[in-house]
Amino acid sequence: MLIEATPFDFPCRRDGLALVIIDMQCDFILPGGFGESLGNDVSRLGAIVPTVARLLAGFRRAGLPVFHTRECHRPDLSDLTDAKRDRGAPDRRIGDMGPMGRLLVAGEPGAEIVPALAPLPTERVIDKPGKGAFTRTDFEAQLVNRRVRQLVLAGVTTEVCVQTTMREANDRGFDCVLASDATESYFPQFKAATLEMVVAQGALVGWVSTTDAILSALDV
Ligand code: C5J
Repeated sequence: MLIEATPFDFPCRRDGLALVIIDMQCDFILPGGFGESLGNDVSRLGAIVPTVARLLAGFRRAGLPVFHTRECHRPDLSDLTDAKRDRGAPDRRIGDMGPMGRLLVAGEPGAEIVPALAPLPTERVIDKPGKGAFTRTDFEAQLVNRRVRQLVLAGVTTEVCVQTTMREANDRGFDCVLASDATESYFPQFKAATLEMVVAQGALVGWVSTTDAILSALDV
């Protein structure tokens, strides 16, 4: 099966394919969260929720595995490095209280995935303390256990957690295709640059496709 993609069609094996939705959390998507605390216009990210929901519904219809990630830290912040905490807005650090609870802390409302994309009980949720989903998590083991070899990626933000995860996956031998209309950045120029760089030099990091092309190849 081929998924229409750039820089060339993605040779997809349906039985080894999974969807990975990165960090579609209230903290990044809604006003009052971590993303807005850094001075960002979060409405750009909120706009892709219906498209991500369509991709998610397609994978559910196809009966293919779905993984969700959340960037968040333990309540005692023991998994938060000084380097990470000391960056960002000085008056609103990770772990500080905001309108949706403590910023980027597991169990707080802000760390939850937005309701429109809420995981099903059968879907794995990977909590990650870093930007990449493979760093200090059991994500790779989860993928191997389910015999996943190819990933469709969606979520936010394109140039930070999505790209980092895609590069980590690529280095571990997973084929990755990024759904261009199901990912977003606070900075349009960073999204455009990321899409361009991942497909450069014959898919050095992976492929870029669209939600329609992926769903049409899956025939769902
Ligand atoms: C950021 C993310 N941008 N999920 N996190 O800090 O991309």
